[in-house]
Amino acid sequence: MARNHKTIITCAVTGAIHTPTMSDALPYTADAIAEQAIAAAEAGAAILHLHARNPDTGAPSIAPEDFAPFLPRIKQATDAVVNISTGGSLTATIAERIAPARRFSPEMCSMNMGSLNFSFHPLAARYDEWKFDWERDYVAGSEGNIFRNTFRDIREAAETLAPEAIKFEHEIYDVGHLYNLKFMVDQGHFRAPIFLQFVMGILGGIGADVDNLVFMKRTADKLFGNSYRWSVLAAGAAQIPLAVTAAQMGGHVRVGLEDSLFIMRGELATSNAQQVIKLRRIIEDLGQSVATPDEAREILGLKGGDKVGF
Ligand code: KMH
Ligand code: ZN
Repeated sequence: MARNHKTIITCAVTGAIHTPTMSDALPYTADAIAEQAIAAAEAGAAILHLHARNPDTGAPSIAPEDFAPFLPRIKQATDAVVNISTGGSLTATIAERIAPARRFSPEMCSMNMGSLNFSFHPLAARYDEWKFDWERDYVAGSEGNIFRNTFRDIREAAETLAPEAIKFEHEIYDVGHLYNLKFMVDQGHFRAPIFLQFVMGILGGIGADVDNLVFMKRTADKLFGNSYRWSVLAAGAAQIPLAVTAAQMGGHVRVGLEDSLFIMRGELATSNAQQVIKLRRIIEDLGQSVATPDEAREILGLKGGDKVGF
């Protein structure tokens, strides 16, 4: 690893997996999403990966109107890179999923690189009572959901979003997804440096351990040479430990309540910023430094915060 390696921290603030019953800290109103995103940026997150939610029920939303109230507030209050999810629904069409990125033209958006039975149904058994009616069926129902990201979906998303010059956070849930991405890169859909987000520990995808991370990284080296940058998100208890390993290996890292509700085993996090602060402290204690938003823009080749559509 280069001695001057700067680690980019992404914070994924709310996501579409966890539900309000699972943690009081999970933000779902526009105010709460904005406040937690801003605090995460102040704590050291250079990139904010954002989903929207229905402000009354907390249900995941991909409606552009639910992004509209918090995006300008975040832009005004921070210099952080805004990354809008295109994976916020396991059942919507790709055209619906990319609508917020089309409308707001952020510097970054997610791009899921393969289809999988993205499941979190085991969480349903942990709660007897739910705050909102939709939650139990939503969580339990993921057992039967295929999160669809076919080659055609990916091509359509890439072609539709091409005029926006958005840099993609390519979600890689398993080794085969690297080969899907290689195919799409060879077809000319994505420009270097490509940014890989190794997603580890989702039921339906690869497990969260160091062996698997090394294998994914070695495969990416083979396929993409030095034309890629990479980051790790690990779901649940592996979140911070695997992020620290990734930073030590020269990668970038993602935390946030989208990926884990905990600050340590058995203890719920009080906010997104708490996770960012913890990870940043460990990274700095180990002698590395974290990237500012402008350093992240440089590392990833982003278009700039003045070229977004919100
Ligand atoms: N929730 C993560 C495991 C997306 O937003 O496009 C994957 C994710 C997908 O962040
Ligand atoms: Zn996401």
